[in-house]
Amino acid sequence: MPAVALTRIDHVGVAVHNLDEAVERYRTTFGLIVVAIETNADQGVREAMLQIDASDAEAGPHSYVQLLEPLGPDTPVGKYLARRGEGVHHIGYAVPDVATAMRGLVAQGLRVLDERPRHGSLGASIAFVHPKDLNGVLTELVQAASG
Ligand code: MC0
Repeated sequence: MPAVALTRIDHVGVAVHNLDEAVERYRTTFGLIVVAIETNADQGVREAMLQIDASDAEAGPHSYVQLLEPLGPDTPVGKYLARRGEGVHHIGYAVPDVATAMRGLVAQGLRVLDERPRHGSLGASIAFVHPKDLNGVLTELVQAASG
């Protein structure tokens, strides 16, 4: 039995300087559906969720490209952009229950960065795992909103 069962890739988070320009680029290049553009002050970002697989818009669950523009330089994405420039910021994996997944990873000695689940895109409950504990990849656990 694994410590945590991941069910799919929910989204790939991409750090960008200009959200509106990036949304247009991804939307027109790949035909992605812009499902939401939200500000998450808690996380220090303005972000867009672009749904992959526009050919079957009704079927789910979906995967997304998540474009992230920082609200300021002293935010996780602002610091990332200053240090590394634009690029893949994190990968979000779907889990059935984020609190259970967090406990499973803590029991394995991984650093879960949130003490309790936080509010994420599209009403999801999320928690981050330190990139140094997963081979340099900032990893997000995502429990999608029900219903
Ligand atoms: C920093 N590091 C990363 C990284 N960010 N490595 C891989 N991917 C990233 N995204 C590395 C740095 O290169 C550095 O390594 C070390 O971590 C410390 O970096 P730092 O710049 O000093 O940053 P810290 O330590 O202040 O914070 C890094 C940490 C933080 C990952 C703990 O960014 C964090 O808590 N992130 C979780 C929240 C978050 O990212 N929110 C924004 C997305 P070296 O080797 O140089 O020492 S919100 C979101 O996505 C929501 C809306 C959603 O999905 O629903």
